[in-house]
Amino acid sequence: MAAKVSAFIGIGANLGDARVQVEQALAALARLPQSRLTAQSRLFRTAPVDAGGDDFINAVARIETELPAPALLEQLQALELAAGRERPFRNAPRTLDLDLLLYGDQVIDTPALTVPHPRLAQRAFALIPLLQIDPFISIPGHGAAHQFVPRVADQAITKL
Ligand code: PH2
Ligand code: MG
Ligand code: MG
Repeated sequence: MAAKVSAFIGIGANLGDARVQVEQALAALARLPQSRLTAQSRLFRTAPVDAGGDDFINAVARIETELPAPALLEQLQALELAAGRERPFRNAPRTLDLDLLLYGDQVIDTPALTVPHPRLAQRAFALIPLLQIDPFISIPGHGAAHQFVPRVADQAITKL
């Protein structure tokens, strides 16, 4: 049996019924192979950061998984596609975005995947729901995640 890893996944949507899509994504994450959904944050309404379109609905999920990171990434991309994700331009409004934020304490830097997510510490829409699940979580290479909260204090985020 492969080792179990605790992975955190950022969920975002701002096209279509974003709230329903985020809830359906949480349900889909609970059905991932070789994985178990072990925690989910509340849903948050957030102002777009470096992006246009409507406000986002964001959340973070934690799974325990035996999937290697590249296989997990493939599963996440398949769920995005199934939700009708299109990529007409960078940071275009999206029906569903699933980002691998953390994969255990691993640092991964390949053309296909960068973990920890390179902008995790700068974005309230990922950082705040992550800390709701685990207030003591560390970002490999950066230290305690909570130390970055003051730096994102200007980004609008409200609990649903
Ligand atoms: N995702 C982005 C860019 N900007 N802003 C918010 N509020 N929420 C997101 O999920 C988001 C964003 C790139 O994936
Ligand atoms: Mg994203
Ligand atoms: Mg993405």
